[in-house]
Amino acid sequence: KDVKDYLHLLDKPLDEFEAPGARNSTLGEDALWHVLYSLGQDNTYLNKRKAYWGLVLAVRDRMLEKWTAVQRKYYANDDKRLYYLSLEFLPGKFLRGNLLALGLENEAHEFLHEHDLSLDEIVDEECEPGLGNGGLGRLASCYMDSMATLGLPAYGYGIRYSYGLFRQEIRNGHQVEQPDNWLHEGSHWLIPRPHNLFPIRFYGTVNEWLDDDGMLRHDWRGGDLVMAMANDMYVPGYRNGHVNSIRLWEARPHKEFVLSSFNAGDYIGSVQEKISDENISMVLYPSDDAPEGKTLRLKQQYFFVAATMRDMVRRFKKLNKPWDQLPEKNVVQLNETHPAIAIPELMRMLLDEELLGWEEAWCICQKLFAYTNHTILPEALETWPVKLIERLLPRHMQIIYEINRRFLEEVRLHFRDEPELPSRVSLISAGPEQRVRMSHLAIVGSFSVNGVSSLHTQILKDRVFHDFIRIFPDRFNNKTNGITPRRWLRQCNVPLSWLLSEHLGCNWITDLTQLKKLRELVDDVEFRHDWEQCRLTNKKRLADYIEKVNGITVNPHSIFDVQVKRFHEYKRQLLNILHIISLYNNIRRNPDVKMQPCTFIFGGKAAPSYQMAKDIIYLINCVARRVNSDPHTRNFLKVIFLANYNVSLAQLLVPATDVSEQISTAGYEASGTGNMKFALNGALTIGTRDGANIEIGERVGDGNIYLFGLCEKEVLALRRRGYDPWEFYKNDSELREVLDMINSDQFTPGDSTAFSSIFNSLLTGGDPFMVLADYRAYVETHKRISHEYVDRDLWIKKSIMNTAGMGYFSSDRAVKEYIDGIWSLEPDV
Ligand code: BZD
Repeated sequence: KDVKDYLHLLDKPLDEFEAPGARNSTLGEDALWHVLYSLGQDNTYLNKRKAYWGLVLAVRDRMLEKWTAVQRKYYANDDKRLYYLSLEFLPGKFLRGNLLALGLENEAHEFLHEHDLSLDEIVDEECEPGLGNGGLGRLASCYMDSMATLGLPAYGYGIRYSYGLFRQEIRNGHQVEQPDNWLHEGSHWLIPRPHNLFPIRFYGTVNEWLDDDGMLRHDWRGGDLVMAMANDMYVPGYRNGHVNSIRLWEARPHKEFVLSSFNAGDYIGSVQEKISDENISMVLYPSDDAPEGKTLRLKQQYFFVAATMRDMVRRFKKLNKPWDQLPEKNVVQLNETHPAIAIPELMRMLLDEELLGWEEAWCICQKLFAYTNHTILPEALETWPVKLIERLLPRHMQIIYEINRRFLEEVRLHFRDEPELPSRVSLISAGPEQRVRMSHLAIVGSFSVNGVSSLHTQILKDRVFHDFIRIFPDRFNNKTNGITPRRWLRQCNVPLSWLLSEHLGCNWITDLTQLKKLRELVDDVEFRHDWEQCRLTNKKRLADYIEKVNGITVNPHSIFDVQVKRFHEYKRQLLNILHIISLYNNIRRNPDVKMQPCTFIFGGKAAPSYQMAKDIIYLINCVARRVNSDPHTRNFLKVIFLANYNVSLAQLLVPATDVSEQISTAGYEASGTGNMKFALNGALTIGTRDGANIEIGERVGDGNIYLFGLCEKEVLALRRRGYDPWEFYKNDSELREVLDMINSDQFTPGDSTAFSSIFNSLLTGGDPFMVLADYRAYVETHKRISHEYVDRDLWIKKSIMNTAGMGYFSSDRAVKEYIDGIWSLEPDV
């Protein structure tokens, strides 16, 4: 069927929020107008590029109208505002989502149809902004979508990186990084606001002076100034007429040229400084779960935080209210510790610029900030050398010392019999190099600290921040992550969305708990047939992509088993590939084996400096080359590595996946959100009892998820007892065979040491992520999956039960929990 014929069945009718005739021109007319008058190009004929850019501008006009009306309303209602501070946002492509939210899809289809074009080819023109590494940035974008859909007075704040996360190419099996110049053609989704400009200071000195009351005051001056310029990105709510924005700061030189050098004839020298100022927002740091201790990174953090606090204070001052009302009118959510320097920055503004007293300023801060933790990996907990902060942000270091002095005084007072406690909770770690512990700063300076799944929050309370739980018993809470059903079902899986709307009506798009009604349909044979057809359609689409991009033919009836996420040892892509090798060995040994054909698909980037992760990518590609070309196994087994995994690729993969791999070592994955996307679209999860997998299991039902392996407590216990991977090597001959192959030239003819780092890490290195300990359970679970997949009725029932149970994992639910439990905001619905 033509898409135009069924779109109206999918979504909430438009007239509920806007009469279609509210404008006197159509989307298509406006697009043509923009092609001529904004782009300066001939609009008598259109190609893909012109149609794309014309549409973008026409859609943007409509968003801007709504956005200004919404801003006016915020002021008129004197609403409390939320500031969501994040160094990363991963919105994915905009056009399709914005059309959908604004109810313009049909008009767009009609316009493109008239010009012999289709939306599918037009969206290919769009470049995806990769302004994030993975989970944390994508979560921020899901939450922005839900906040707009719930009509919340919310603002996202971050950095307008000129270069997003690197583009990944695979050459001879190795990851090669290429720059992601996502703005090379400009982006009309981003509106520069050259008048929203703030000077940001670095380095310099602190002067002291006495005010009229004889109080010691501080004044930070000198040093270097860099300008922060606003660029706004718009986030429309789903068919509610609401549009919010994400303000991304761009670094600009304070002065165009250093005039003194310029006049002295040093032209290049004078431009150099301009370049180094602009460096601040040049590139996103590509490490996920492992902060880089570079000065430039700290500069990025302070740069965006200082500009954001200025913007917040500017808006607040317009209200003419006393300072103690700042936290009544605003709340600041810190996405990880990356923006935690906001706490001393606001203190500095209140003390040094607004001349408040310490107690008053501190009380405001503690009521304003809330902190979300996303990781418990020790190497990911951010710390900065005191020496560095002292030099770069001298006043902030003084303020951090004072926060710490007062905090530790309280701790000593209340925990007199625990002399060790103060040094454990101190904001500053001792040792040869003193460092500021950003998580401690964030905890002490916030009124709320939350984890992102039940297990993760429990681990924070029991282990990572155990001391703080006793000091601030009411401060810790859990907010299990969620994903937006607009992008992760309605947009990425049109066939299934249609089926759902046909049977349940379309309210599931904003009330995902409606999906539970699917349970009544599992026994309906016709429904199950349609369900399977939807899945097959999506799998064929993915198979076409793989054929086109990788040049490999895959069987759409094979099991599509997918692991896509950043490469990290704790996520255990290794466990997956070890199993594939053993499967390969088994098929070669029994050529007549009756087994369901399998296609194993991998995707994900490794941080450029993370050698082990890169070695694992290389191993997967080498195994793929061998397996895919072996005539004995070709019909049963395919291994595919999809290069440059990003949001767009996820939207293609998620609806086509049968088996979702969520196999991190228990206790390491804070939540995971990919796990939610797959299960929502009807994939079955093979996973460890880690992060949100546990909660997914509780909601889809034990029988509809494949949980295996050691749980978090068992991992701890085994480590305490003494874990010896050699035991598993000796006792499991299949596993031994696989490991010995890796330690030979089987996959890299002529080079027997290509993977010795991997082999050594798993054995002599002690296998820190317990891959070998979970190996047998994983293999046996895969056997069960392969067996159960063949029973199509059983499998499809399980698939339906997964979608039916996933309503809880909507980011709308998560955001509502933040509203009620942390932000105390009024949604405008
Ligand atoms: O955050 C991720 C976790 O690893 C996931 O389990 C979780 O689902 C998501 C969303 O909550 N964390 C990150 O993506 N990144 C970081 O935590 C991080 C930490 C330090 C430096 C850079 C990134």
